[in-house]
Amino acid sequence: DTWRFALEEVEGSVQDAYAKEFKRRIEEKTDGGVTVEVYPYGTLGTSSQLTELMQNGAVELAFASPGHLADAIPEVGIFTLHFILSQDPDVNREVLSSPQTYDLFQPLYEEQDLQLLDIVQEGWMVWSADKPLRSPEDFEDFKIRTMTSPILVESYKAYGADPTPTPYSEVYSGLQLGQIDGQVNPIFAIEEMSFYEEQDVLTSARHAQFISTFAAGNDWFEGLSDERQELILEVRDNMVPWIDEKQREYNEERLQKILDAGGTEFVELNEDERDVFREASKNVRQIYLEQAGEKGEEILNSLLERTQKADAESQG
Ligand code: 6CS
Repeated sequence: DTWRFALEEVEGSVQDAYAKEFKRRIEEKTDGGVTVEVYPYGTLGTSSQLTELMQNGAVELAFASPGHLADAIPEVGIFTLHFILSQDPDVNREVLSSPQTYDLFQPLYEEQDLQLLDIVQEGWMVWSADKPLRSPEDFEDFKIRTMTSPILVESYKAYGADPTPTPYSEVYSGLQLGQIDGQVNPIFAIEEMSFYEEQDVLTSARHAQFISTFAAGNDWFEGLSDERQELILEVRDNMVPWIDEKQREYNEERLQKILDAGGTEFVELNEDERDVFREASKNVRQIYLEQAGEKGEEILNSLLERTQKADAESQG
């Protein structure tokens, strides 16, 4: 059998690392019975197009980031809200990979002919610009490129910015041609997509992790033998700590690479500065609830409650 696995990111990315390791483990465990073919970003289409390919069975597996997928599943837009998850990536990993989280989202994926396999944090979202973005005033009329979901746009409107939703592939040229003033992505992506070359300052507010989801076409997944389904879930379970380690390593290394190249400064906001953004982001929760309805409310409450509990436990 051949399983096609489509990525929203280029070679050398966190998703690429995930896919290659997944491929290695599956091929080893099936003794060559399965071949996984990995398609990095650029070969098959935009994120939204990859989701369609998975829905109609043209690819079996793909990453689908909430920043784009919330067009189809508004409830996943929760992961694009700011100041929802923990400051502690260990807590986030625990909450995101828990059975309660899958139970909340799985029916929504199935309604869209998808099977949710994994929820992955890929690193802190960082703002890139030609100036530091220390307060909402700095966002006034600032043209920021965002992923395509409507809820994301609201997060930046709340800071006074002028958001421009576009596919990933158009960000570099947008920066180069001055159509946008800045963009937001985890550091590994800012490095490998060369966005830093066009920007002077990276500002880290730790307002959100970049979250992606690993999914399969539901008809395809349901059609697999029990043994194959269990194999996928077992490999997935073991990938959770592996990919988290990897993403931290990638983000640290690539920040160093950007700084070594010169010409880009890295600014980390302090707690007071972060508080101003946290306050400004609160109203967007209401817009999420309007878009995602009752199920969205259940998801928001569940994630907030479990995150707070896990935070309290980890702080002992
Ligand atoms: O900004 C984006 O559109 C993309 N960023 C990353 C890090 N992964 C996939 C997503 O499509």
